[in-house]
Amino acid sequence: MKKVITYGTYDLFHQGHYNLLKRAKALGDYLIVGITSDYFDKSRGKFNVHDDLMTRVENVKKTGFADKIVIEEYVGQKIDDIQKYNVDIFTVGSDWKGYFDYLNEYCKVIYLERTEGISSTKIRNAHCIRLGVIGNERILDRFLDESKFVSGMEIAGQFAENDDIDYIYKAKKSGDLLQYFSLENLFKNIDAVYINAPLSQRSDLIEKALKAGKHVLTEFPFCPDYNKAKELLDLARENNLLLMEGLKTAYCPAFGKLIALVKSGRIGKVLSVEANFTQILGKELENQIRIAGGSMLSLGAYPLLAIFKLLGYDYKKIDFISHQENGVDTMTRMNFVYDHAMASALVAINAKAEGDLVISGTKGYVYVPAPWWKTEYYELRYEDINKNSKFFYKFEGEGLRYEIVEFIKNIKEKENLYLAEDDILAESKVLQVFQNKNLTSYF
Ligand code: C2G
Repeated sequence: MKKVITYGTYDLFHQGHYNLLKRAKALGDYLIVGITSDYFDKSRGKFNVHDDLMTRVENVKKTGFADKIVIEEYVGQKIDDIQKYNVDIFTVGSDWKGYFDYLNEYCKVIYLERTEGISSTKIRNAHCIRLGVIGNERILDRFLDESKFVSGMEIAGQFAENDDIDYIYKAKKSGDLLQYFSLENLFKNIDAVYINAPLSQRSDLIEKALKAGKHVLTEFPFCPDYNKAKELLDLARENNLLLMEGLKTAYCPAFGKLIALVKSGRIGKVLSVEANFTQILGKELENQIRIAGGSMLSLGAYPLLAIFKLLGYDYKKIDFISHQENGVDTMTRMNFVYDHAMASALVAINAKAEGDLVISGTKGYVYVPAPWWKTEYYELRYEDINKNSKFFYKFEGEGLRYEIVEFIKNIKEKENLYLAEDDILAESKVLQVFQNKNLTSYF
């Protein structure tokens, strides 16, 4: 019996997939189809797959060509599968020509002709979301780079208010974007907006976009005024629009897994969370202050995400210690007291400290080394070091692609956002309390 194996994602199952499977089956007597797991796809840079694994498996089953289906979960699995199942032929479409020649050592490799004119990416792009950009801050350069990895959307144009700020601080790559000279005209030509304007203008722009019927992805922090934040979230919900805060950590593959691991009790009851995010911005300092303000407004959202996800919103007390320069907090420590736990975070925009995350529990602790907000590695550590374990994930590029994928996916098919309304409101509340404290320097 001649055994054939082939692999794929089979997202939005189409004629190209069908033809390939049919041809693969015709190469032998028994066809094994490897279907990529969601995590494996993400780790190989394919992270806006539309259909979940079960749907993709069902679609392959329905063709009737597969005698066996396996899930592909790691690099190198092809070799293991070929040996395990005693495979004679490995085959895949001609778009991979040459790439899998190394498998010739284990079985025959055949590249089958690919069906022209159709692909999952093309189908995703057929219902393309037209995204407009409001603002022209430097983060836009990264956003544009990262958006190239996301299918199902296109950047349709930009509106940026001309202000007096020195142009060296502005995004450089917006040159190719179609420029609109009024918000109204931009709104006429798009489905959704990405707002990267300074914080002082953000809530006003969010409101205008929502009132124009546009979905909104906004830079963080969302809004440091609790009532206003609530009003905007209500407005979005009432109009069935998506309003999402672009905090990349919340949407990267490893962070949610880390939280779930802790919640499953592996370190016992969580007693303490310590999270730091510090930067020395140097020449960029003035600009960052112009865009967002001091350390709390610029960076506080990151540790707040970790603290709220791990300990919830029901803290009993919060206080802050701040170092101020010219009326701006350049370094701030925030302390939370919960009924049975505590949390502490250090943020800075003009000083450096270890940027790690430590979650301590009654059985052990989790150590996430710096930069924990680009989560890709963490360790479970115990009194008995033999029980320690290490977890590795992949964090692609600057990570903005994760939030963009989530935004586009959720416009098309509403799911629960990981950074939910409650998280955003809890964040707004803390930022508001901080601002109202009128802190004076301790130094
Ligand atoms: N395919 C095709 N014609 C198309 C599109 C896809 O013949 N128009 C083939 C691909 O060459 C592949 C299979 O259909 O053999 C599945 O394609 P994808 O779902 O895009 O999977 P892919 O990313 O190519 O994964 O480990 C993963 C595999 O190496 C291939």
